[in-house]
Amino acid sequence: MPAPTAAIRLYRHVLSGHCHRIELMLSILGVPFEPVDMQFGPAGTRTPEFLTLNAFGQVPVIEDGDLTLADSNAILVYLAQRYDSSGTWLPSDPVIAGNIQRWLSVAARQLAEGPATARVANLFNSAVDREKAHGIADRLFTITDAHLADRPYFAGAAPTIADIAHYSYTAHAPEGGVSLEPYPNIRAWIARVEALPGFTPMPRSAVGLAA
Ligand SMILES: N[C@@H](CCC(=O)N[C@@H](CS)C(=O)NCC(=O)O)C(=O)O
Repeated sequence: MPAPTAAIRLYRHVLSGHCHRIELMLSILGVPFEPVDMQFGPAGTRTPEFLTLNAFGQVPVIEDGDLTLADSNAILVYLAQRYDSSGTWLPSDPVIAGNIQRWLSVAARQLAEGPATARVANLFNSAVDREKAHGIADRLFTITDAHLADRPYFAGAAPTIADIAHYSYTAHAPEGGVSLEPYPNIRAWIARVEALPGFTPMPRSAVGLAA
């Protein structure tokens, strides 16, 4: 497997599912990284220094040699193409690649606006429209559960970066008060992802589990 010449630097927040995506991919690929724990806001992600790394002021960001790259899905694409010598996490097959991109787009919109937003509301006591977030989450998980009824992973027979992109906020949806109880296919998929060699968990928060 190709390896970076020095450990990849990962700017992250430990409770961020977007950042956990990257940790999970790095761990599965066996690529070493050095975490840089950030605070949100003026003392962290909005400092002039950090804004030179990501003008949007968000984590995750990686530095790999001369490369600085923000956005979790972009980073997953990069890591798979650079460090996955098996070629299975982002295959070049057009049908599989198209399906992966479809679910990356869902992760960037419905997963972020639904389960992730409901979780942020509970963990950080943010002023968000919880009812709207729960509505998006319920619709997303209904569609996802049906999708996973006849395939083990999002893009078919094998795990890909689409599964990595969906795992963190899906598995941790109960922290936002979104129950996974009605979705047996999603729960079976979570168990499959958690059994993958190199799997590493995201810290769980009790906040919201009883919501
Ligand atoms: N599209 C971005 C979204 C990243 C994102 O929402 N990061 C949040 C943490 S989960 C963040 O840094 N928020 C701080 C802020 O927006 O000020 C990605 O996929 O990486």
